[in-house]
Amino acid sequence: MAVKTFFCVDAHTCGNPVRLVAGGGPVLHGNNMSEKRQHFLKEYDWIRRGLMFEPRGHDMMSGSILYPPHNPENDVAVLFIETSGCLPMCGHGTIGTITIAIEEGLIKPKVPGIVRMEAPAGLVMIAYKQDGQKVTSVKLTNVPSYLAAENLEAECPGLGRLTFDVSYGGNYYAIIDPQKNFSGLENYAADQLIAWSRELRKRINEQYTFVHPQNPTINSCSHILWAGKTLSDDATARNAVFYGDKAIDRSPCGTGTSARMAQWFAQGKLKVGDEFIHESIIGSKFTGRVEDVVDMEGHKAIIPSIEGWARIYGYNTIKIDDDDPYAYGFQV
Ligand code: PYC
Repeated sequence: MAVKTFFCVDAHTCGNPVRLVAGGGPVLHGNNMSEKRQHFLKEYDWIRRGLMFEPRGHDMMSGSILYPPHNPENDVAVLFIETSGCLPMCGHGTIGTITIAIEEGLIKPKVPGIVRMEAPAGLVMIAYKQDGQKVTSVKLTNVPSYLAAENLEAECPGLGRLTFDVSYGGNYYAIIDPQKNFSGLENYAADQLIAWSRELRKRINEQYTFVHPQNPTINSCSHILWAGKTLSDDATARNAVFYGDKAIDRSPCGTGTSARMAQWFAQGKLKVGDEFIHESIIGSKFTGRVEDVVDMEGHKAIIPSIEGWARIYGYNTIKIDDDDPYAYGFQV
């Protein structure tokens, strides 16, 4: 019988959970976080399942584990763990992770106020603000984001034929704008969007292939972004982002916002310097901005920034005991 103990700090970013594993994470091998992510998935995925799924987690649970950086110029490296797997990049996860890491003294940035963070998807630069001990905002400058495909079509059981674009912002997103067979996210229950998303994502990945031009381990359309009317006047757009098998992001989704900005930029609706305020299903907001444009293997990509906040709500010492029939979690 083996019992493994994990020391976690629990927080939420604009409503979506972030469980940072501050102690008990495994030693991983690899020259960068992308390689370490592969090692984790091969040998330690039980940790993710045990900490993210019920009974220790829930459908939306999301978290991270800190590692020393591979390049000494950087401050930290991060593995994202989620109900969906280990995402190459997670925006709300970054905002929560950095808030916890700074407030709890888990990292000591070389330059106060700036964190250079290695994610599996690449280097992410972070600027954070503090009021005393409290981190009041985290702004991340994300990996290059680009519009991968336009005007694709797939059949969604229950809705009918949908037209969508696929855009990359650290993960690939199918973006469903209001159209004949979909009148906008505000007109449907979250459970209904989840059921449609699961089937639609399966069909999209059966019909189409998406491979990151520089990292072939990022190779599927993992998320669905449903768009709709904003709740407040100062928001640019609103989304309900589906991830995992049963989750709608409660935050405005950092990689989803990056993907959305890349789509709007490519379609001439945003330019460098423009702000983009994205609203979540619960009305929380991220402020996005198109910081720059770069060439990525022939794709015109934007460098988006995303700013948001997070709050720590607890400390959680979690046991995974082999003797527990639900040691490695379950989903209903
Ligand atoms: O904020 O990038 C994000 C994210 C991905 C999945 C859930 N949140």
